[in-house]
Parts: sequence; C-alpha cells; structure tokens
Amino acid sequence: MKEKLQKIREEAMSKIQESDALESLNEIRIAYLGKKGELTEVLKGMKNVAPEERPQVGQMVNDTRKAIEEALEAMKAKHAAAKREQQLKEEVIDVTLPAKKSKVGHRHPNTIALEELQRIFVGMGYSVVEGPEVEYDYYNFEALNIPANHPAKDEQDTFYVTSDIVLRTQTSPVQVHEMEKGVLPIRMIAPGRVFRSDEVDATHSPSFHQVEGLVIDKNITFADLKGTLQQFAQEMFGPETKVKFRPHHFQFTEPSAEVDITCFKCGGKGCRMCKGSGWIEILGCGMVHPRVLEMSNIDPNEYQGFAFGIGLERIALLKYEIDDMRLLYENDERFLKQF
Ligand code: 2NL
Repeated sequence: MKEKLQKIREEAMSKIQESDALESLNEIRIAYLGKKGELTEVLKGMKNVAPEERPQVGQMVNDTRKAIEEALEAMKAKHAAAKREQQLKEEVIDVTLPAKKSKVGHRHPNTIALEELQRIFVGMGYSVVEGPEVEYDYYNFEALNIPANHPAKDEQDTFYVTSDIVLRTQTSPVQVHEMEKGVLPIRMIAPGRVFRSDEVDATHSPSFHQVEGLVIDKNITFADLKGTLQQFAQEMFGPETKVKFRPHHFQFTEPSAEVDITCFKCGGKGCRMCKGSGWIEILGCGMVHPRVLEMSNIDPNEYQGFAFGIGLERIALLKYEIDDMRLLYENDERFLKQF
C-alpha cells in the first residue's frame, strides 16, 4: 500500500512537471484526485488494511493528496504566468504609430448657399417658415391664381399624387397657409424641396430647392421690392453688384419681373460665366396679385405685398462656379470636400 501510494505520488509529480499547458493540469487532477481517480481508488481499498495500520495509511493518503494538490497549484501559477508573458509579447501595441484619420463631413453647397441666404433675410427681419412637400392642388395652383387649364398644371410638369393632391412645384403653398392665418404683417421666406416632372440634365432635375419670399403690409410698393432684392444681391454676390429688373409674367404677381445681377466674375464686361452679356439672371419676383390676396382673405385695398422665388441650386451653381447641377445630387466625396 505504501509503495503504491509512493508510486502514485511520483507518477503524478512527473506528469505535472511535464505538463505544458493549463488545460492538461485539469486532466491530471481528474486522473489522480477525481471521483474515479487513482488516489480515490486507493481509499476504497482501505477496508483491506489492518485496523491498526489504518491511521498511518490514512495519513499517507492525505499527505499524497496534499502534495499533488500543491504541485498542481504551483504548476498552474507557472503556466498562467508563462501564458501571460506570451500574450504580452504577442499583443504589443505600438503607441507611437499614427492614429487612423477620421473623415470629417462637409456642408453641401446647397446648404452653404441656403444658410447664407437665410442669414441675409433674417438680418432684414424675415422669419423662416417650412411646410409639407405634398399639397392640395388648391394651395399649389388655385390660390396662386393659376387657373385649372394652365399649362403648368399639365401632368408633364407636375407630379400628381391623386387628382387633387400634388408634389408642390414651388414653396408658395407655405406662404398661402401663412396668409390664411390672417396674422399681418408678414415678412417671411419659405425654403424647401420642390418637384417638377423634368428630365435630368445639366440644369434640370425632377427635385430641386426653392426659397420663396413674401412681404405683406400696408403701403408696400415696388420700390420696397427693388431695395430688398438689391440688398440681398449685394450681400450674396458682393457690394459692387448691380441689379436689373426686366418685365416678366407670373400668374401670381402683377407687375412681375425677372432680376439680373452684374456678372460677379467679370464685373459686367462679359465673360464665359455670363455668356458675354455681363448679366446673370438670379430670380423672379413681383407685387402679389390682388386676386391672390383676396383668395386668402386679405383686402388688397388695405394691404399690398411683394414676393420672389429663388432657385437654390442656381445660386449654389453660380456662387461656386459649378457647371453641372447633377454634381449637386451625386454626393461624390471628392466633389463635396472642396467646399
Ligand atoms: C421664379 C419665380 C416667384 C413668387 C414666386 C409668390 C408667392 C405668393 C404670392 C405671390 Cl404666396 N408670389 N411667389 C412670386 C414671383 C416669382 O418665383 O422664377 N422662381 C424660381
């Protein structure tokens, strides 16, 4: 019995010494100290030992168990230390390496132009009002004095959702809603996305952005409109900018005009930018048609107003000398990061 214990002890010790990883130590523990382990088997044989020898053999079994347990613990610590050492060696981080460059986003040219435009009009006391992109036919056309048979209402130009609901073709409906509220005076701009059934090319897109302006008060004249738009043009395109009002026609204004500015590239001498004319068209405007006021319950004898509509993409293209509107919609990083 003593020899057997001695043999078990020596065998276990040498296996522990030879073990090469934490996992194999557990197998050794089970093989010697487990429920069906060798030492346990020896204990089961105690009944064959003479009673007077039992305490001594029992003591030896306990000593052997203790010795194996201690050896296992010591080896476990050694393996763990070695494993950690190995990890530290393999998982070294070079803190002197340069950091990954994170990409910083850019504001879109449309956004930059819109923010500039808003800054100018807010500076003149205008509020900024937004509204839905889907509108009743009434607010998009009828309330703006555009009759049922007007060519702009043609399915070729307008996206119809139902027979009386459309994707707005201008942001004027937002202004009509403001007029209907009946709180006067009004001094507002309405920026937003608008839709027209156009083919995509360098200057057209089925979805683009517009900023419309509306002022309604007592004693508003065409002179107020001219002064306001001149101020806007000079702030947007430089203090030397001159404006020219050309007679035009819109259903919702009377009189109506288109506004040209002196070319900011050549100062009016004529260049590629202004196609040699020295002038660049930037917006449409006019005095709000009396019928438009009436339909929104504003008395044209008491109140007058002016309105204007600016194509945002057109302003962005001009300001940044971009020659194709499609670039504004492709969101190519190489393009966007230039602004
Ligand atoms: C253009 C022309 C314009 C308006 C828009 C307007 C709005 C109301 C009443 C009267 Cl509520 N007029 N808007 C007036 C004149 C011109 O836009 O060429 N836009 C790109």
